[in-house]
Amino acid sequence: MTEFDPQAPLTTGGQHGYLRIATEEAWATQELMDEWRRMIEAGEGGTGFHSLIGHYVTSDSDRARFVREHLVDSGERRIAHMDAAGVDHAILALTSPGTQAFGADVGTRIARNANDELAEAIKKHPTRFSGLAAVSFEDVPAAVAELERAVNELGLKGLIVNSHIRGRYLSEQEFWPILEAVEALDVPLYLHPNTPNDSMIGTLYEAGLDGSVFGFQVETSMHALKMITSGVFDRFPKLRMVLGHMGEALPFWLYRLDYMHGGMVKAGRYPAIKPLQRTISEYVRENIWITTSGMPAPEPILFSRKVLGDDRVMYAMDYPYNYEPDEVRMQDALPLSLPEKKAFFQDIALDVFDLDENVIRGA
Ligand code: 1DF
Ligand code: MN
Repeated sequence: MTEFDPQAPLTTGGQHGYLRIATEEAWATQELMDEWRRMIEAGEGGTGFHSLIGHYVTSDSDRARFVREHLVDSGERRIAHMDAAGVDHAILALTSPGTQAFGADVGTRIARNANDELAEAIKKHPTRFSGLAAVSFEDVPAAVAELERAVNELGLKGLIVNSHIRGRYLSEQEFWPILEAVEALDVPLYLHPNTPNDSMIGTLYEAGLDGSVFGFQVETSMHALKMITSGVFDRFPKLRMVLGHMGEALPFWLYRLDYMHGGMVKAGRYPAIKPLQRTISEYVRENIWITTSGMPAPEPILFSRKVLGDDRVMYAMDYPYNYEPDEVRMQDALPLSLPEKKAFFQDIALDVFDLDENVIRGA
């Protein structure tokens, strides 16, 4: 592993010639946490929801307490942690599963209130925070309207989807008006993990592997592939999608995906696997950007830059789930030139999320 100096001071303001913009930073409203707690106590929601959210709302472990206390902070305590880790700017999004454990009515209300609250926090601290919009995917016309309001009136910078929608996926055409709106607004869709859906979680759950340790990646890379193979990016060729956690391992898989998908299409093995306009690796390279949330080790970062391109891989911390200043030092120590590191920490995020550098610098 690349050497880094654990004593290296971390400061904001461009100490090494770049701002650090963290692109996958988790946040929650008290209203969301309260509704989750009510559901956990009432036994409502699926296995993955109880495994993940049951833990974070009820556990007395240090980690769970740290997470639930800091998720709801969009002010001084979060900013103090950003300062201590040298993070200049954080793109906040409703933590997983967001409103995606709820039906349309509750989800629409909580998403709307969350977007208003996030916009307020950004207005108070425009140099430190930007944010992604939340919607309830369970009411498609309302989701389109709320996304348009959140982007055009509140200034939010994209849309968060915390993977499956109570077992359904954005590959299903019913949801495509939302993707059409994302493309038309020219903002990115951040496809963030959740625990696997109830029809696939069992074997992972038995092994304690359903959460962020591995199950998130199984669920989320599959969601991205379902979107690609269902033709989402043929229908919406300009749609920009962001994946965290080193692209949920997809960069490693490109050759095999192309080879086996191409072979299956030719053989007519599944009616649902239809010919696409491009190869799978082309969609990954042309429609997807990835972040390093929770994946600070240099080898996969360098590998992903090589296979996707220098302009596709950007920094994320994943606060408060990963609050490790050493992970920032590890990424400062990547064997890259200054312009390359500036792209990684700053410029790609400015571009993909359409952030204004002058606002962030308070200039
Ligand atoms: C965890 C990790 C939970 C991430 C998250 O949302 C989350 C975790 C509830 O470690 O339990 O977003 N993450 O993105 O890695
Ligand atoms: Mn995350």
